[in-house]
Amino acid sequence: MSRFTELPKAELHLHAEGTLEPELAFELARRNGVDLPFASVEDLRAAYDFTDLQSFLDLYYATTAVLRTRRDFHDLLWAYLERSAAQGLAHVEVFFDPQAHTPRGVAFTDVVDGLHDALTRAEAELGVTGGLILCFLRDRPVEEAARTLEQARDRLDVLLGVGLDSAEVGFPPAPFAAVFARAAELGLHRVAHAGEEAPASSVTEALDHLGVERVDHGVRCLDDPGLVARLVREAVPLTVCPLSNLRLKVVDDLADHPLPAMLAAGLKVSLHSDDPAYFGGYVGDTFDAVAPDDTTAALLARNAVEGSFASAGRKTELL
Ligand code: ES4
Ligand code: ZN
Repeated sequence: MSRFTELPKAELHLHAEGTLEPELAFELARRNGVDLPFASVEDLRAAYDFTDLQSFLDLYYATTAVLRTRRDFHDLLWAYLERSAAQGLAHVEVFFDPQAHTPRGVAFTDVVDGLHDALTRAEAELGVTGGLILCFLRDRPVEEAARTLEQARDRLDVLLGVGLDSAEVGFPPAPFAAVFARAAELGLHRVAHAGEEAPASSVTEALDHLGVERVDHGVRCLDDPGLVARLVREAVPLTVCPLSNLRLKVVDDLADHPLPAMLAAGLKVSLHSDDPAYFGGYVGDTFDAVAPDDTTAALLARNAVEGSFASAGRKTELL
């Protein structure tokens, strides 16, 4: 039981594919006749021993092969929503990676519609609100991102925005400027992973070239005092995921995590689970692991609600 169940929490950094628990992965593999390169749930879980972001992404993309149908995407996200609602989840903005699925022959609409089915059900049955954020894979060609955005044209009504994720080092934001400009024209919000493994300059580039309204991770901004001053001045929300940073060795120990320094600097930080099935904690577990006291927990939760793309009315309800 989380200490912070009663605190209404908004998840702003949550990858749908990162909620795939090993038990569900095996169930879907059986249902879809897909072979997983692991003998058992225990074998798969034992592979969750990552050395960096890429070692995690290799496994994350391999297990997504079990996701094939609209029903699969519903079942995936619904399991996350039920489990997180029990920890006080009130609102969630869900990242998803169409390019992890469409090259395998999965229809873009099945991915979006399955995830949206789960969100619709969550609002009715759990009182949890939310939306979808389509992420482009930055280690894939820009033209593929542009095509993916065009595929989204007849689902704009269920998309909150676009994001940028996957391998960060060697894949800077700037080449995606035109795709993000197009997303803005289409009325979509813009966010990007930046400053997770790559230096602070990645955050600056995402702000300057992509016009992002929020930065995902951003922990390395602390290396650049000028950038920190800008992020504070512009009140840019930073969606921080300490359990992810620990498991991907961005930090060696939770005690070394920059969250306290980020709060002390006056940054608008909030706390999220990233890929909870892989990193050992859902949103309430994350608060339990790093929130030092009730006052700080309340501030982190408030920052998440304020930094969300929820309607003004919903924000008022949650604050
Ligand atoms: C991710 Cl932790 C993280 N970083 C970048 N891309 C991702 N996709 C899923 N999890
Ligand atoms: Zn992430």
